[in-house]
Amino acid sequence: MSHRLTQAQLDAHWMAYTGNRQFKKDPRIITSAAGNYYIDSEGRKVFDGLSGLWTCGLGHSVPAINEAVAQQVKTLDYSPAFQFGHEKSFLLAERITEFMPAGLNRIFFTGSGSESVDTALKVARAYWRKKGMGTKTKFIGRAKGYHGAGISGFSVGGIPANRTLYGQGLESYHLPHTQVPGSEFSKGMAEQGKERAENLLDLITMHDASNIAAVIVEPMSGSAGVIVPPKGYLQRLREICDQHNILLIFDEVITAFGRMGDKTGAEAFGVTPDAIVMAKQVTNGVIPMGAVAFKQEIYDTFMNNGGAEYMLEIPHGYTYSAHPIACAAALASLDEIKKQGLIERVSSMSSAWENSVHQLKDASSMITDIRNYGFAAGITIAPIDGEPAKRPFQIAMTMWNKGYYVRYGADTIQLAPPFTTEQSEIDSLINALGETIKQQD
Ligand code: PXG
Ligand code: PLP
Repeated sequence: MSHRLTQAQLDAHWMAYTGNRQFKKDPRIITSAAGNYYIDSEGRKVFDGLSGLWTCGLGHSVPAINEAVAQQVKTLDYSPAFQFGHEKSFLLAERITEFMPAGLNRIFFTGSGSESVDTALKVARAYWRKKGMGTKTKFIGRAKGYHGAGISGFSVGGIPANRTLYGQGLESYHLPHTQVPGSEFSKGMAEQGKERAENLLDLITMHDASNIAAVIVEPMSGSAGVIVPPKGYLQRLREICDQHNILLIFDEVITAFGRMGDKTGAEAFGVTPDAIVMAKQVTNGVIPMGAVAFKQEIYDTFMNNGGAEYMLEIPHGYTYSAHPIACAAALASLDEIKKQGLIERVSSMSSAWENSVHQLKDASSMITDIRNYGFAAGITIAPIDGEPAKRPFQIAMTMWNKGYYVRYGADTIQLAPPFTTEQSEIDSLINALGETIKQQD
């Protein structure tokens, strides 16, 4: 252990989503990063198998982003987010719309995915109120969904471990997830599971559309272990929402800006929601930033019912909304994605990625499911009785020691390499993971 932290320093930081007691006994300290690799405090090179936390598809220390951030700090380090503006946020808003489906052309900036979810849900309620339908306040999420750590996000989220400690949230109900029996080891979108969209009709019958503001789903669930929508499922949710006057929100914090081999999950799956929540990859993770793209009619509803022109159309926003340094990082990041052709790269390499990850099936009978899309994969590991999260934890720790960072959560291992990953890096990652899972037997 060659880091220089004292036990008191380690103890002072209550780490996010971390087994603090285990970590502080065996700290895994990262000291630098470049390209697709981290360097740890022992000087070891570690492959970034989750692009940070699904954030760094361009890899690390990208010269154009570094330069943009450095210039911005020197020019305008902060400017007030309310009532005054700076040029880059407007340039960025327009640039983001080029990545969004046609019609989602009004961008609200936040500081994270969680704040973006909060924003989308508040706007949904306020939108209906502006339209004289103030009873439409309930939300529908989905089992296994992840929508961030805020009170609104955990309410619509559907990962049990993220909810049980916190008691009552917003009034929200949940669709079932789409991991149906028979869909295991599907490559890309499964044939089975579309029918689970019909459960939305049951929820509408139960609560009445006059009380429901919005349905929020990840087009492809990330945190729960890469759950790809079955063929026709999202189309059916869209139809039902249209028929019942309910907004459809896609949470694309993981799926927007290239991970799917398309600009968004909406584009990949051919369904246009009323709003898209984004974060992470928008700045390549370099500076925190989130945003929500709304269809123009939602924005216009606020503008046309906003009272006197000097009045706020919506009392909502964050100190760090449209932070100038985040805007500079995002403009550079989105430029680089285009310049390097990375969305096309992920798209063209995704079938090789699919073949590689599905080869793992032969590594161990402990692997009970493998799912993939774009440059993402989820691998379900058979649980140890009473300790379903233990094997994935052990696998991830062994992988770390072998020089590969992978994410573990509940009974899954998640992979999401940088868009810049070479086939040889995919091969060595998958080989190491197969060996490691075998050793668990
Ligand atoms: N929505 C989705 C779909 C997400 O994936 C958030 C909202 C919240 O974003 P912020 O920026 O507030 O964290 C996320 C975040 C994982 C993992 O291991 C995923 C996330 C965060 C941390 C870990 O899958 N997603
Ligand atoms: N709490 C207090 C006391 C504040 O003054 C503010 C912002 O001014 C906030 C919370 C919200 O912080 P943020 O805008 O960074 O989300």
